[in-house]
Amino acid sequence: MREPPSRESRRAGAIGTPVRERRHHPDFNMLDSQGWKALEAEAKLSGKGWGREKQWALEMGLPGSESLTDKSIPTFARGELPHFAGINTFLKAPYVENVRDVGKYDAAVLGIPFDSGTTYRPGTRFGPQGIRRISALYTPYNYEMGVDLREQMTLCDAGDVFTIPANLEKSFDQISRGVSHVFSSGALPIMLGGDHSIGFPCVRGIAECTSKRIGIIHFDRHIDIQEKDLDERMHTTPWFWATNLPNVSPKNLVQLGIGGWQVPRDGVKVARERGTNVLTIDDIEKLGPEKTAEIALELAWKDADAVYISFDVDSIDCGFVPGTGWPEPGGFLPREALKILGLVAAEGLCGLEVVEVSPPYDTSDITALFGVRVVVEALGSLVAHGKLGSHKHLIDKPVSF
Ligand SMILES: [Mn+2]
Repeated sequence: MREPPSRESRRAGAIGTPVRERRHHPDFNMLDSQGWKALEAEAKLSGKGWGREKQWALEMGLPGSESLTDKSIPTFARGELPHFAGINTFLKAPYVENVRDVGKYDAAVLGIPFDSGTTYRPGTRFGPQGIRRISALYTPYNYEMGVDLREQMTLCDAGDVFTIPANLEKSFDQISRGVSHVFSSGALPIMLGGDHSIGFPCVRGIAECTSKRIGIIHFDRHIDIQEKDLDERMHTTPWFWATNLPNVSPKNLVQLGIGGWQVPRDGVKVARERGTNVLTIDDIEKLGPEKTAEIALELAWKDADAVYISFDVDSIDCGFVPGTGWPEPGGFLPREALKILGLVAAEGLCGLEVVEVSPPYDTSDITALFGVRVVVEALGSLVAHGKLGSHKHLIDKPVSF
């Protein structure tokens, strides 16, 4: 007589189980799980960078008090620990006071405190500060990816671009100049906005340093491609101007998450005329994150040599990102967007911006925290897939000031 399946499986799990097999349930083999593999992956990471940082902290911050058992703790906080202390650069990365030194690093974060392109709620001029402050919460290590940014790459914080409040055009010139300087140095430029009007000068800064063609993957609820808004080049217009650049084709612009009741028809008309690629949240839900990323990569990279990512935090359902200029329900869930972001970054990037974090409207820093997460997720993916630095071959017209 056949025994009930439940007893069979229980017995199968009990007899002669090797210590490391960890069979808890017939449908879930721990050895094949991401959780278990990530435990194993951590063992492969070096700890040298962390050792160097602790040594440096003692030298810079003086050895700690006699009563402390842990002799690696300095008197003055230097480096990562404690997370609540210290002067906040992004992820406590070294502040490069002399921007001529940015090229010594694999990637450079630069803040773009600017909200003159905002057409409703302002406050993104405080975005870089807000993002840097809450970035103190993060370690440089990611569990699932098995990467440690401190061990596997060098990152610096170049501080903020000097923007000119209430003058879009002068600010755009300053932003392009700053971005082209970083890009020309060989460091990967990572921009902390700022409202979305910075998308145009950021892409222009990169595009002018290369004769190669650039695609753009754009996460947003808004289409952001009308020519003008309120008679100026506001944050609703970056892709009109960016796709006017000779080496940035609208055919390589992939717009993910667009939809809802805040999409200006003027922009829709331009997107249709120029033939950009728009996927709505419904499209993405139907396709799933993997297929979405595959399609986005195919379109953005078609006859292009590099891809730029523009991540507007308002692409996420506004329940998760209250601190933004034009909140809208019905967008991405955070984990969907992070998954797609990681997958598209895995093919390499020539730059990344995260925009529309407005700390005055934020609650418990959660929007700013999501902004941090966008940056580390992209960097982690680049490191994990060996693509950090893949943008350097593009630099055939470096600028020098
Ligand atoms: Mn938006």
